[in-house]
Amino acid sequence: MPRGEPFKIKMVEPIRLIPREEREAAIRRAGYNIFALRSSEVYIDLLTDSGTGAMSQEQWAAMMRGDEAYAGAASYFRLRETVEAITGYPYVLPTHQGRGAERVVLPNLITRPGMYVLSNMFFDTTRAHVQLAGGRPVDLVVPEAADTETEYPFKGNMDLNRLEAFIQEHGRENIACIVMTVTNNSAGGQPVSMANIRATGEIARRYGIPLLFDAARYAENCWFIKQREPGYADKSPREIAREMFSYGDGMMMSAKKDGLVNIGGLVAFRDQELYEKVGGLLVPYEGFLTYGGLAGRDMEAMAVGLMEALDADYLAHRVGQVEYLGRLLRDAGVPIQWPVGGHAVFVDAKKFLPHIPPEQFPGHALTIETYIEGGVRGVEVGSLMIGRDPETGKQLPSPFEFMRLAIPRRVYTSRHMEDVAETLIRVYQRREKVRGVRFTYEPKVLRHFTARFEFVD
Ligand code: P61
Repeated sequence: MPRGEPFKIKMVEPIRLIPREEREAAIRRAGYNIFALRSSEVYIDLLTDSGTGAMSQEQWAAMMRGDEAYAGAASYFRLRETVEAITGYPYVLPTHQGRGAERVVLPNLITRPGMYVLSNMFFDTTRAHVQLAGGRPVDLVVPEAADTETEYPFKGNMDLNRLEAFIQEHGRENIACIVMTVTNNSAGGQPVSMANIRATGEIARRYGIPLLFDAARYAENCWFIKQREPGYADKSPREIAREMFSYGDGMMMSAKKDGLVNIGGLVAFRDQELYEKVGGLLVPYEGFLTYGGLAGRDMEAMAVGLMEALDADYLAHRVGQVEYLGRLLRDAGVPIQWPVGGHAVFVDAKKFLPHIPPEQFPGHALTIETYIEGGVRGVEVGSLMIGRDPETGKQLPSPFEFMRLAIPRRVYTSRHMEDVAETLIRVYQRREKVRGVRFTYEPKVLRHFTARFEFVD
């Protein structure tokens, strides 16, 4: 049995499962693209865990303290103290969200076109900002990540041999920085071990390459270290976080995940030099150094949320709830990425729908059926999202065909998770009848957001 929610509910937002005929009409009208649905047409919305969490009474109370001064707001200093206490990095800049952080940091490190940026695995906006700054993103995740069935505790890890070989082959001077994404979203919300972070830090230092964290889900990563890595069971998530950040030079963060806020992002560095360079882009693109595109009240909510996300009871429930959904599905034979990641269950659509080839987007076909079956909205992470090679126009091969069910923080109860599992199990029972899809409209960039589809007969 899962633990009960470590909160009670003070404010409610009604949700409703509209009848099946209305769901069928809604998804048809949406061109079979779940991004074109209205949220009122969705019963349980697992499109993302980003910015969709519920704030606590302490966060709402803190918002009343928001100092809206243009420069030097007290709210900024409260945020800065919190971030320094967690990371040990004293140079802190707020941004409007994660991609705002990427936009102001990466061009300062990619100083020549063609420089490489190495990562365990980039999230899509980070990859895009590397490319927009003229850099070349390289994913170096361990091979275990691609096998959804192996019981490997840290599938998000950097492949250290490939990392070092790449640096030696291409030369230290051609590498702008290393980005460690914790948890590794694209590989299924999979954690990175402390040993792997420490070793990556040593390689980075040996070659004089900056190591930055993409820290969107760092608190969930700390929880996995506590649970799975020898020597960490008795340490608090906060102590683990402090050690983790000690191996790097800075971080970029979408606070919409483990900051427990609906909007906001962060940049933090150990050294003044990078902070000053990044500040030079922050002012024109995001806002002055002490607000970076946020209201004072947003920074207050973030300062409280960052600490709440490190609370052991919160994390036990949070990661436990995602695992609970994963176990319900796995026990019913539904193929999923195993072990379950920190923020989402990734359903293996390649195995679920073996009769649908990648060019007919099995992950997307499954997402459509899951919506029709139970009003549950997931999202495809696979061939559709990865898209085409911008130079050749050819479909890029995707290592996975997933439907991601991302769980918002503190929003749904475990009973909702049972509803989600029951829905998906019903689709599994009629899986041979699920059809693939093809485009009726395919936009040139970021096609998954606005494409339209029809079923292949
Ligand atoms: C998500 F379909 N993630 O997983 P921002 N780093 C990491 C992220 O996971 C991340 C960002 C940076 C989202 C939202 C999302 O095409 C999409 O605050 C590890 O969203 O700018 C975001 O942070 C960027 C979903 C973003 C998408 C872009 O659902």
